Amino acid sequence: PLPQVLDDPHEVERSGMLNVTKIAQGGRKLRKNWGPSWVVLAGNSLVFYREPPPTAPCTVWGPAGSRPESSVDLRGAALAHGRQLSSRRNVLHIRTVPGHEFLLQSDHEAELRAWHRALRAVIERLDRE
Ligand code: I3S
Repeated sequence: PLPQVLDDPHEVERSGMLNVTKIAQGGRKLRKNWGPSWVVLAGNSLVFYREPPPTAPCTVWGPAGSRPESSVDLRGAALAHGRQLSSRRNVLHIRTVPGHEFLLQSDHEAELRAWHRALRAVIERLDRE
């Protein structure tokens, strides 16, 4: 079989460990359940993996051979600071069109800022498509 590299043309815009909780599913509020996740931003998707890839962060789609825990379509998504939604620092809030909402958090301010920029760029690109 072809390596996974060739199966998917989407370049990874950013990947890394973040603390994540889903706070709504289809517009229904959920109880927070913060946990670490390996997050990959690629194409029109934000993909969550339970663990980072076994090798160094790669420039291709996700860790080969591992299944994402979940994935969301960022088309039309809203991105905002999550300040009012958490007592944690450096929090981003994403709401997708179907009403799934996530908080992303890092203890490193620069890291969360970089995620904010990368997510904003992807969402703006999708808005123009
Ligand atoms: O928005 P909330 O309800 O204050 O969020 C906190 C709670 O979900 C809490 O869990 P329980 O109330 O289920 O025990 C979590 O442990 C906290 O982490 C949540 O707040 P932060 O500020 O960490 O997002």
